[in-house]
Amino acid sequence: MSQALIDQACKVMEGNDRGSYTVPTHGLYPFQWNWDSALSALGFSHFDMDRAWVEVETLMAHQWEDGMVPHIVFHEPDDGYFPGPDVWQTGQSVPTTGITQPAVAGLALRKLYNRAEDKAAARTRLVELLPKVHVWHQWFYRNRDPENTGLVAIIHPWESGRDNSVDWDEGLDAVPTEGIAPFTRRDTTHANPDHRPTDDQYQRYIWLVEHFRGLRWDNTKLHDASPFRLVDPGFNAILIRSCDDVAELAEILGVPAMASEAREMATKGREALESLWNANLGQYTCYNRAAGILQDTPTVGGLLAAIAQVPPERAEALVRRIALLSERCDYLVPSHDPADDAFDSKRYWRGPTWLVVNYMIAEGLIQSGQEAMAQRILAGSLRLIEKSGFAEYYDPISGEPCGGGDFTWTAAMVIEILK
Ligand code: 9WN
Repeated sequence: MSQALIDQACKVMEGNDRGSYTVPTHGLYPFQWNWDSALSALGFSHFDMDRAWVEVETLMAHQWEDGMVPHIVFHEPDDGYFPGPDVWQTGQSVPTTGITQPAVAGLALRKLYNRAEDKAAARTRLVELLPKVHVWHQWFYRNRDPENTGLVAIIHPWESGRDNSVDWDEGLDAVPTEGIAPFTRRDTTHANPDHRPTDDQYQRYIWLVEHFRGLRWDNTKLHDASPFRLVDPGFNAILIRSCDDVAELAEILGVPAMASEAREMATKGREALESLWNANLGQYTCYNRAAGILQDTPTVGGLLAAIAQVPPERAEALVRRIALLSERCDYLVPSHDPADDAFDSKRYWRGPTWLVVNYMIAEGLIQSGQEAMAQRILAGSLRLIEKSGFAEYYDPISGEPCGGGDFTWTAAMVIEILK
């Protein structure tokens, strides 16, 4: 059974392979996405190590001069996606968006290196890649944490990778919709509109893009100029974990300065994460930096914090919280608590379960010694695949497939779990 699933997963990945990068899925997402690529590299590493490195190399080749790694690289023109390069207008030679995404690449590099049989070859690739990833991490703290709190803010919901999460509802209330150029969405022609963000949310997404474009994508200005500034525990935890991984790799490469800078960022971030602990809910929650409010939104962003090797009592509490969620749905881990009024079992990041998130939570729990819950989450992920194939995401109650089909990172996670 497992070998059959692995074979199917490899086929999905190969079908979305464009040579030097993969698209998340045909039609809906025809370009290279940042965190999709880093997670897909993990899948490739089990059957084509060279291809795994190439995935990350292609992504990092489009790093901006200031250090940012963009959330989408528009390698080939394609009218099937909105907003395309004509809307972003970032002026990059190969067009990209002007925002970023969760910093998974550092974590991916460490796994690739650890798995590589030919360590000398892996080292050669790492020597090129590691400084780029480190510079990206420094970019984050410099530009998205101007007051040096240890936590970075996202300035657009798309940066979180959890686009229409309830976490962003209040923050988006502060974003106007007046004055934006009329546009036609493309996503709803590929996927069921009831599973996607609303038109009102899209208007706010586009307002932010036009606002940043008006500031010429100058990252020294965007944070303070954005009415939307949200501190996401999951996003920060991924960054912290990747800083840990860069530190380890830098030591292996014999670059002590990079190792200590990376460790310093991780330590400061991990300490600051504690300010996002929400005792009412028994999990971490988002802080709305623009409004100065620690939110009460019970989303998976706060559980994803497990990936940053949080203190043992926090990891235990997160396990308790996930156990509670398991009484409310059959397929862990729902992106929103089913007991909350805002839960919507099929609408994207407002309820559905995503394999990449499950994988990262489990990865963190294993590191924290919480093996039983981690294995439960991973086993549940495979039940979803057996029931509903390689979908973009799943209804956590019925297990139905939602969004796009034949999804690259879902397939990559299956290989990663089974190998
Ligand atoms: C916007 C590609 C991406 C993922 C995100 C997911 C979705 C894009 C969209 O698809 O976002 O970036 O247009 O909906 O939310 O996490 O990286 O798979």
